[in-house]
Amino acid sequence: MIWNRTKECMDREQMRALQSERLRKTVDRVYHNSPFYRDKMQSLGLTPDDIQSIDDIVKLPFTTKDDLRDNYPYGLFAVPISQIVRLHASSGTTGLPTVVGYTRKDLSIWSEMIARCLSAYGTSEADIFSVAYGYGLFTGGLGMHYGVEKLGATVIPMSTGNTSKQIQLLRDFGATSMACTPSYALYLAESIENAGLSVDDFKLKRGIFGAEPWTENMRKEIEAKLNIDAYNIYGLSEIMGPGVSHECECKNGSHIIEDHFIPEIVDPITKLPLPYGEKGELVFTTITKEGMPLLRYNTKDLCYLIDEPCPCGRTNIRMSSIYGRSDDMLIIRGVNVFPTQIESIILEMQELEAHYMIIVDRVNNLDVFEVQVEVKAEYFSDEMSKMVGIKKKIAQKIHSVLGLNPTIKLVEPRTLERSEGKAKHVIDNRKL
Ligand code: DLL
Repeated sequence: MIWNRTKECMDREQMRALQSERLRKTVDRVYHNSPFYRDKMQSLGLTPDDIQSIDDIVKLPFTTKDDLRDNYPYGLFAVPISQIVRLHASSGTTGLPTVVGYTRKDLSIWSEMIARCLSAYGTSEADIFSVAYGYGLFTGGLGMHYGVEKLGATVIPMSTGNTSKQIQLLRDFGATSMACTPSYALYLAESIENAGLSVDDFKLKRGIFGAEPWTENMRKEIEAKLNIDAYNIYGLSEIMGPGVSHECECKNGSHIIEDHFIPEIVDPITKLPLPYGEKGELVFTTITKEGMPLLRYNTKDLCYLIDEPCPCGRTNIRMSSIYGRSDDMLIIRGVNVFPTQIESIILEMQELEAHYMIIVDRVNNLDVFEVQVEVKAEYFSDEMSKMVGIKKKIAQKIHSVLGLNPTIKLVEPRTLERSEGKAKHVIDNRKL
């Protein structure tokens, strides 16, 4: 078991002292090594000396996804590229991905963080653990993988897709734990049933789910269908990847790994800090990261913080589940999707009008989405083959940007509803 009792059950005052010391060091490091942060701090008239304790964090500037985009690809790295040993990336608001870089020490901390999460779920060396998050630029697969190895459990590097193979290997390899998105877990449960198998044929005891929002009802359904305990894991690539917070056996909020990240909740409009218990935007400052330290990164995830003691004994504060986002990012099958990405594909195609609608739903527990788009009058045709050609072109472009396969529905000009205020481009029918 990797369970850092000192850091996880620290007295609150000691934790504040540790965070203050690490915050001071981080601010000093970014001021001297990151032109981006030096400029930002100088424009606010700040020097590292102004940050003495965690109480001074409010003086620091925020960082946003736009800052990462504007400084693509490496502009926020605080070490020379020669010290970066791994890159990951996730979708940004434009075609440009958000790039993150890790030093060897960052990777070692990340693995330990995940090993700590896994211990909190009751996982140990004795477990056989299937990682069914995507391996690749997404942080889910490799991030979890090295955490499982660090813990000493046996990792099955399954990645996503090929559900029938997943089911076979889960059963044949005697997997006791697995990690994937909660919607995939439900899909898997259903596929097991459709294959005429029983969950009794499996040794699964627990599942670690995250990368997209999910509800208590989904937890109940997953637990009942797969006969396992289902736990939440939260994270985002900008801050590290999976493992920024995790549930414990109490399944009542996710403990934030506070010795590495300082959380804040801010009002979505005024951006002023809110007290524990109040809902707002979740903001993180990394306090040990070398490759890409971030000050007050606004995740846009909406939740609240819980500082009441947890019966598990950990004193690290908890975050509630995420109940939405304050920007327009959608998470479809774990992939971050900005409507603007689809919009720019549509605008590139001369056959199409700039009017579209994205309809997201959950069918058989899997996210599906349809893109409805108006075809220009001069291209609209009764000839099936012409319309099919346009559909294919849009689908291929979307697949190459997002790796997802939406249904495309072409409609006649001026048939999609126009709005008088802000254009509405998304209908999300998923019940989250
Ligand atoms: O989704 C990292 C991750 C991988 C977390 C595997 C957990 C498991 P990104 O692709 O950068 O990173 O997306 C981050 O996903 O800001 C949230 O909006 C959402 N998200 C992640 N975990 C949860 C969760 C990974 N447990 C964005 N509940 C975040 C709700 C989540 N939303």
